[in-house]
Amino acid sequence: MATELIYDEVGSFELGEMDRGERMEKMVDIYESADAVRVQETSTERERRTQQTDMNVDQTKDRTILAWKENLTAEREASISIFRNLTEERDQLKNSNKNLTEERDQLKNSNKNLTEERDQLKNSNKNLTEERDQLKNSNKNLTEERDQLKNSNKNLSEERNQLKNSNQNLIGERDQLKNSNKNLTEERDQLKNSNKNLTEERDQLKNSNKNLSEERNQLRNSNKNLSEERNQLKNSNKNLSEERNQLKNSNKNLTEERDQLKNSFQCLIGERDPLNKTLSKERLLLQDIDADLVKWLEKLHSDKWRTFNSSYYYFSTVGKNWNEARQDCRARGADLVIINSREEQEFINKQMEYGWIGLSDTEKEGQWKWVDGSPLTTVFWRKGEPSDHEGKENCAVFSKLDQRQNFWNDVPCSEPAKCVCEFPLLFPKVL
Ligand code: 2F8
Repeated sequence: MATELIYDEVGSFELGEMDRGERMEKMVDIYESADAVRVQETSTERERRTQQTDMNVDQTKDRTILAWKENLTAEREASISIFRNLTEERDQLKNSNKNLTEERDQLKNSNKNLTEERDQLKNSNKNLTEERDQLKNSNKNLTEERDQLKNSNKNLSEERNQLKNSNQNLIGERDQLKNSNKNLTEERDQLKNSNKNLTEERDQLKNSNKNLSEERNQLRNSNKNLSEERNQLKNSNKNLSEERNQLKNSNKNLTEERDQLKNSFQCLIGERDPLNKTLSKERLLLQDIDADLVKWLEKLHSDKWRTFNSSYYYFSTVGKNWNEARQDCRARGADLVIINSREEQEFINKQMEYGWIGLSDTEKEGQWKWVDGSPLTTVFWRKGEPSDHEGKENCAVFSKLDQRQNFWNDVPCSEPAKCVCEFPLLFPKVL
């Protein structure tokens, strides 16, 4: 019976409510109690009961062992789970430890810094306290000063208002004075002018007075002389009266002659004006003819003629002697070129390298003339020219070999060369 109770106890207690140690101790107690009960029972009883009990014990044992097994399995899984959790916890703790160590070091540093800062703040606090005390004093002084200034300000405001009034009165007074001043200035300027004029008048009068005195004295003298002269003149007057009568006659004749000349002059003016008109008309007519001629030339020679200023130029392409070249130009209604300016020469140089110009001294050696008979005024002889080399050079060519040494040279008129023809406009257009 006792054994059954014991095993009932074993089966009834809740293993899950105890920890592992407690459960083990409980199990040991149970087995020890069972053994003790077993020793106390009689042998017959023991045998009968042993058989029965053994059966019960075996069943109970099996149940218990099964329960243990289940418990142990659950316990092992719980332990594994705990182990896992503990491992994770340990790792977390390690990390946490590491972080805490770092944090501690940072805190140490921070602590150190804070200590320094605190010391600085203490100092600063001390300084600020001193400063505050000074400021308190200063504030007190300033307050007193402000009160004084308030008073002063009040007094000044009153003074300002008085001054404003006074100022307004002064402005009115000033404006009146300004007007008065303006009027006085104008009056003064007028007086100045009048004074100046009067001074000038006085000076002139002084001079005049002086001159008149001198004149009077001279007149007195003169009067005396004149009296004498008058007597002489009376005589002379008589003679002159005779002469005047003669002149009157002569004058009458001259007046008649002048009137005749005046008439003649009027007639000539009457004749001159219609002639002038005719001349203008003819001039216009000639300008038209000139323009027609130019058109004709342009048409006839199209791209072969070039224009520069008030002339047309033809640049020949065949070499001929001077006379033949000139005839060629004349056949074209032009003549060999006459060069009047450096610009004209430079224009020609742009079109041609070398050629005849309308300049020669054939009539008299050394007396160079242009083809229109005009003498040479502007010259562009090269250095050392004209040379009349071997006494055979009477016609002029231009060349643009070296412009610094100028352009013209005299060569034999029989030499073949190209030439430049010029057709000057008779009435250049007036710009
Ligand atoms: O050296 C100057 C001289 O040179 C030539 O004669 C050798 C010229 N003649 C011709 O170009 C045909 C001269 O005119 C010139 O003076």
